[in-house]
Amino acid sequence: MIGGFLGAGKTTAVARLAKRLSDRGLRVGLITNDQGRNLVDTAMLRSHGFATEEIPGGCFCCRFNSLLDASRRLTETTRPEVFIAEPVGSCTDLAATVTYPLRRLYGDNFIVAPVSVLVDPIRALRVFGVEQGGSFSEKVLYIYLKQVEEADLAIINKSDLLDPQRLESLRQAIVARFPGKEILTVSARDGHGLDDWFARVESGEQVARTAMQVDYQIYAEGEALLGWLNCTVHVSATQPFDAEAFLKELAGAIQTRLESEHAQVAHLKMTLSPDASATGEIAAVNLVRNDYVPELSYRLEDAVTNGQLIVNLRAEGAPDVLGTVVREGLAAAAAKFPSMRATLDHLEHFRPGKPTPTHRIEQLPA
Ligand SMILES: Nc1nc2c(ncn2[C@@H]2O[C@H](COP(=O)(O)OP(=O)(O)O)[C@@H](O)[C@H]2O)c(=O)[nH]1
Ligand SMILES: [Mg+2]
Repeated sequence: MIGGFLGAGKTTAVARLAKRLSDRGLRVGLITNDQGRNLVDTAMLRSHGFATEEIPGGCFCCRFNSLLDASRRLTETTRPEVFIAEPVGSCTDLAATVTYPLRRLYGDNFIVAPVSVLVDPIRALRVFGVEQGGSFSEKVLYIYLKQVEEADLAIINKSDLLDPQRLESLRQAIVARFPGKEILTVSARDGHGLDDWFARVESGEQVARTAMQVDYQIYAEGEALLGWLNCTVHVSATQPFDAEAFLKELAGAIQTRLESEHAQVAHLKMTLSPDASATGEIAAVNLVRNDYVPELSYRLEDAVTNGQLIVNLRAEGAPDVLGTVVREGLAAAAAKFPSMRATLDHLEHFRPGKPTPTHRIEQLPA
């Protein structure tokens, strides 16, 4: 399982690990998870050709049986030797609610590897109090810190963004808070540190400790501060348009509006899949902080005339505000492309419900 807060780089890392394993001839099954459906992550991982199952409508801990169902479906289709699961980025307490129950109930079927928890270093420098900058409110930060606390391996990702000095001060801040924590520094993007990390993940079984204590009241309140929005939009134009230019325009339009609503973005991700693509190629754009530039993570070679746009937005803000922000942003961005029509097919926005795990096991028998 590769966890971590929204936008930390989980999906990017899952794709890297999956590729590495399949290059070695292993069959890999991927499981994505979210509070909503129509996930950018699933679209992205499938575009790489990996067998991917999506568990929508709640986190692994609250939908434990769906996790097993997903693994069974993958087993029927591709018989994976390795499953890689990406939990929802606002989820914590994974040992007690997912890996320990999996080991207690299905220990004959699975060996559970150490759980990695990724952090975005710029976000983490703020959360751990090393640097100033826009961040979330206290109860959201409670979840963030609980995620790092329970990590078997805490992974500082995106090392390409920081100089060694800032990385070292982050490492020290994490150790000061969680003494003895095993920390690795990697870049899922440029590959730095991945060999060591993946070797650690593959090296053995998660060590069974006493699971951490979690205050489910604060956890629930923290989750409820996060607004989620997923939507699908059909985009068409009489003249071919540049998918990247459109996605960047849209991300910028949403970003400006979030900023003026004082809604801290956790992760905005969008993909555009051309209707006529034979190869399944997509364009994707991401934004992981208010004060950042929207980034393209996948590109399309050719101009597009029509396609499906998926928008997944998670931010600390009221869901209806996010809805307005996205609708207005979409209208503003489409207006910049003269012949474009953007038709909203489906939009859902909500706050995640109270986490109520299917199982909670604090300790495995020795
Ligand atoms: N600079 C940099 N960006 C990264 C790295 N890993 C992921 N990202 C970017 O971070 C954003 C969020 O990544 P994603 O994998 O979707 O995060 P998730 O929400 O944790 O699954 C995307 O724009 C990625 O391209 C990295 O190692 N370096
Ligand atoms: Mg993801």
